[in-house]
Amino acid sequence: MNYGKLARMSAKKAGPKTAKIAKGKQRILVLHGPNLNLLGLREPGIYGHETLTDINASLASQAKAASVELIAFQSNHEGDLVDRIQAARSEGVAFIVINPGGYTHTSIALRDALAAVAIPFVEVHLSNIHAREPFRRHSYFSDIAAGVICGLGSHGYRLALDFALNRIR
Ligand code: CA2
Repeated sequence: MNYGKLARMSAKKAGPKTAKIAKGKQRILVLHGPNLNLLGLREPGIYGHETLTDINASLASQAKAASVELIAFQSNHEGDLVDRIQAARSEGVAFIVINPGGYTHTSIALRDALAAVAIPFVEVHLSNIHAREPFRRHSYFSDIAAGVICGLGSHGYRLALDFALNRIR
């Protein structure tokens, strides 16, 4: 085995990747938790008529206007969301906007992941979680979030992104 050659190959591979993160645009990650893929298709009275694709497209153009790269990710699986948060650190993500969906009220694992990466985040809810069932009033995220927006529908995501864009400037 030629270890010298191997080392050179890895260095070559790592070079451009690192350079891309260092030189590239700033990045914001928007995370959507379980069932939010159903937006616009069910329960429009609670969650509105816009689909997740509509919301992500609107956020992407808002970010583009500020020359910031937007990464949007939705999953119904807690571990996949934890993996996405952990990956954000090495990707140089500067800010996270997260609607943890039902995991808001249950997930210590997602809270721990956000605390571990130490990337500032805003918690967003489409509905007013304080005007619904009592179990929705507690969030595992709010006390470590930069801020919380709830009850403003999809507009809440745009307000959160506006805050994030100003914060990372
Ligand atoms: O109001 C929010 O954004 C929530 O995070 C939404 C969660 C809920 O568990 C939280 O308490 C508040 C539920 C997401 C379900 O999304 C659906 C969308 C369309 C149709 C059905 C569910």
